[in-house]
Amino acid sequence: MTLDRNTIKQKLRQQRLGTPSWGYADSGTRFHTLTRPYAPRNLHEKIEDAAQVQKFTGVCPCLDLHTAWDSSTDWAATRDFAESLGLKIGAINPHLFAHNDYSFGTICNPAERVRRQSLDKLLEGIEIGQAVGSKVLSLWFPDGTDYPGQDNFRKRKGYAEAALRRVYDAMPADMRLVLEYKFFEPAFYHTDLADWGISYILTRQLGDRAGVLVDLGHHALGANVEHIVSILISEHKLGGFHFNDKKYGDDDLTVGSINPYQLFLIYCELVAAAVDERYAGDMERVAYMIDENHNLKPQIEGTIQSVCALQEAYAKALLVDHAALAKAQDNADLIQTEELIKAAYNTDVRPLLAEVRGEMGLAADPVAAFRASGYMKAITAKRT
Ligand code: PSV
Ligand code: MN
Repeated sequence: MTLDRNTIKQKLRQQRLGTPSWGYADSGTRFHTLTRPYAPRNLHEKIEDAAQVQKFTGVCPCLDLHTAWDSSTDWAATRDFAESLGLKIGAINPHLFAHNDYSFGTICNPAERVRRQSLDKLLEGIEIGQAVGSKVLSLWFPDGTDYPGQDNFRKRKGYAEAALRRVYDAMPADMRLVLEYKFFEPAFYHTDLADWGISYILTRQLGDRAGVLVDLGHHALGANVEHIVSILISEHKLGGFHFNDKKYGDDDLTVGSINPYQLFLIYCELVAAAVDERYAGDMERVAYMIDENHNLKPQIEGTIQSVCALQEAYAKALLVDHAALAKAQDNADLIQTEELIKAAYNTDVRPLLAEVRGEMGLAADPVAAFRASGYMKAITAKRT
């Protein structure tokens, strides 16, 4: 039996996705950064752009900040400005890259001075979070080595453990920490937090308010990300997502543009866990965030497109007949299991989403509505 239509629509109305401040800014490859005349020139303008995404989608009330690229002399005023446009600040991503000091690592650096400096930056991230009302500290470390024998793996793990303990203990009781992993880049021989297992070990040591953040671009080609998500759920350690898509590496392409089936299968795990009383409470705390760079697409439209892809994946996963699937799985009826999954995946959910949007007072097609709004023309004239 599938969920009834009203329940599905209610869940779709309640979906929440954080958008990244850096996703609105100019970005590029290591060969060139493309500049656009309408790119936001400061954090205020990024907030204005994010408010447009919320205006046309209704499910993106939070903007995630990155202290590498977002600065403010008055964080409380930044918070007030965001709130005046109907936004809240979501996760804080502390700045721990783009500096010579971090060449050999941040919290895992062999130099005590750099480790201390990195810790200070993390503690500053907590302070900024408190000033803007953020409840999520989102951590990724560019730590690793380029050559065999360059440094001692276990020693570096000990450094990471010590720093994360200090950070966790400094967080206010209502703040959570989510820890990202990535098997390459900027280091190419090893990274200290290479995979979900390492992030799991570290967050388990910390406590209940620490979880693993799954960035879809941070796995080797062919990795079964939905399986990783499922295992983290079963261990009560799924902290959040950085949604994007990839063909090769950490490509940061539009969500669902390359592998929409994988995205749907991830959402199937999330939907199944949300109705399982063992995990339902955990699932309410998962931070759903987008982490993309729109190198070639106009950023706001690219972000709205990503949000729509996430809505479609969620809607399709909500259509799966999970009871029938469980029965077919128990009977090892793999024709039927696949048919059930595919029946949901092949459903065109755009009419359903149009209905949900109508009920939320929104246009059926958010990209088209944004295009018709004249916002791009206005900011191009203002920001050029
Ligand atoms: C690293 O590749 C990463 O995924 C982290 O989340 C960073 O904070 C973000 O990208 C910067 O784009
Ligand atoms: Mn990320």
